Amino acid sequence: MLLGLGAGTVTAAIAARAFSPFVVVGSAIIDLTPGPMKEAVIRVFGHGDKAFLFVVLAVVVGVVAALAGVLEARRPWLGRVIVLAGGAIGVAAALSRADATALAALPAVVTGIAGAWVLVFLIRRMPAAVPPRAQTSPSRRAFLSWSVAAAAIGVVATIGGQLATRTASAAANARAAFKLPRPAASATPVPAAASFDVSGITPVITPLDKFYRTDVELVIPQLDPEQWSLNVHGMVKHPFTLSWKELNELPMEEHYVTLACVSNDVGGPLISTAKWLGYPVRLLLERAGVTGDADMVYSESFDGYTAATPLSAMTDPDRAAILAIGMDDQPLPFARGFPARLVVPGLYGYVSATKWVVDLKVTRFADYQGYWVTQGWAEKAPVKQSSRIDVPRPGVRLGAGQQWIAGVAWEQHVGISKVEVQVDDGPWNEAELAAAVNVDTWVQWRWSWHATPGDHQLRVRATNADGVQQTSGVSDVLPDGATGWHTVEVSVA
Ligand SMILES: Nc1nc2c(c(=O)[nH]1)N[C@H]1C(S)=C(S)[C@@H](COP(=O)(O)O)O[C@H]1N2
Ligand SMILES: [Mo]
Repeated sequence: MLLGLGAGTVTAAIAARAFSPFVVVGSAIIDLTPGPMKEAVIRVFGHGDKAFLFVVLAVVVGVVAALAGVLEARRPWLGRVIVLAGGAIGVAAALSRADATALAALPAVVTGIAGAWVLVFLIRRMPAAVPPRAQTSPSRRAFLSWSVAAAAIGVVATIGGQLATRTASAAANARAAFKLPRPAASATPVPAAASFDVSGITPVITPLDKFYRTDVELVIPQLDPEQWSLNVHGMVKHPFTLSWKELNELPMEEHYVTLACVSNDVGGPLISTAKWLGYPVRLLLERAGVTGDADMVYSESFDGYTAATPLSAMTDPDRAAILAIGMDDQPLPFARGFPARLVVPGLYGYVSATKWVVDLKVTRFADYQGYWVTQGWAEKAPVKQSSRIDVPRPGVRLGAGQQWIAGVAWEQHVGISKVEVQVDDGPWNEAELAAAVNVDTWVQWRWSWHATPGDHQLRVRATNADGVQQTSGVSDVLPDGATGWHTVEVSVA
C-alpha cells in the first residue's frame, strides 16, 4: 500500500499536482464530513486538523492494507480487489474535485495498480508455511526483505513526491501574489486602425490562450521566483548574478512583438503577437561589459535547453531584445517561462526566445551550439517574410458576390509595405493594409473580392518595407524556415 501511495504521489507531482491520492481522498472526506463534526475537530486539533485527518487516513489505509494482505494470501484476487477498490475511491474523489483536469484521476489509478501489483508480487514470495522452529528460513527472510524494501521505496516516494508538489505550489503562490511592476516606458497603444472588422480575421493581439506554444519540456515547469536568478557571464569584464528582486527594481519597458516558430509552415498557426514587459538585454550586457571578439549570447533555461543568439541582435539599441517578465499585463504564465524569458524581435524562437532562462553566456558561435542547431536547424535564423490568408478558410463554400479575403503579413523587425492577392491566374490586386502596431508585429490586410461561382484558388504575397517582394520559391521549414505563397482553395456557389 505504501508503495502504491508513493507511486501515486510521484505521479501527481509530475502530471497532476493537486491530485495526489492522500490529498484528493482527504479533500473528499473534508467535503463529506458534516459541519458540526468538522468544527469539533478544528476545535480540538486547531491548526493540526489536517495532520489529524492524515493520521486517521494513514491508520485506515494501514488496516485495509493488512486486511488485503491476509485475504490475498488465503484467496488470491480478494486482496487485489480491495486494493483496486481503494484506488477506485481515489479516482472518484479526484473526479469530484471542481478543478479536476484530464489527468486528475491518474495518480489514484497508478496507486491502485501499483498497490495491487506489489501485493501479488509479495504474496508470491511468501513462504508457503513457516515451520515453527525455522523462524529464519531463507524464504522468510527474503519475503521480509522484499516487504521492507517495498515499504521503504513507498515512504521515500511519498515524501519526495509531496515535497516536489509543495515546491510547485510555492511557485504558484508566488506567481499569484506577484504584481507586475509599472512600465517605465509604456508601449504605444494599439491604434484602432490596426484591426479590420472582418469576421474570422486573426486578431492583431493574440488572446493569451490562443498564443501558439512550442517547447521540449514534458511537464510545464513551475519555478519559484525566490529561487530564480540570472547569471550573466562569459566574455565579459564584470560577470554578475541578477536576483528576482533586483530584476523587478529595474525600469521595465513594454513592447508589442510578434513571435514566430521556425516550424511554421506557409499559412501555419505557429505565430502570435503579445505585449511583453521586460528589461532590455542590451543594458544587462552593458553592465557586464562585453570583451574580445564575442559574437553570440548563449542563453540557457533551468533545465539545460539552450539557444544561441547573435550578440548584435541583443545589443542593438533599435531592437527590443528583452528579458521579459510580463505578457499582456500579466506575470508570464508558467508555460511561457515564468519567472523570466527572452524575447528578441525578428528571430525565430529557437534562436532567441528561451523560456525559464537562468543563464546568459557571452561567447562565440564557433564555440557553442544551441539545442535545435545540434538537431540540424540553421545557426542563424531571422524570421522570413511571409503572409497568410485567414479568411476565407480553405475548403469552405462561399456565396457569390462581395467577400473579404483577409489575413496577416509579417517580416518582424523590417515591416510590411504592401500585400497583394491573386484569384486563380488573374492579376495581382493590392490589398488594404491596416495600421501597423510597429515593425516588430504582423499587420492585418484585406481585399474585397467579387466572388463568382466555381472553384477558385486564392493566393497572397507581401512586400516588405524595403520594397523586397516575398519569394514564390517553396522551401521547407528545415533548416531555417518555410517560404512560398500561401494558397487557399474555396468553392463559390
Ligand atoms: N526553455 C525553452 N525555451 C524555449 C523553447 C523550449 O523548448 N524550451 N522553445 C523555443 C521555441 S522553438 C519557440 S518557437 C518559442 C515559443 O515560445 P512560446 O511557447 O511562448 O510560444 O520558445 C522558445 N523557447
Ligand atoms: Mo520554435
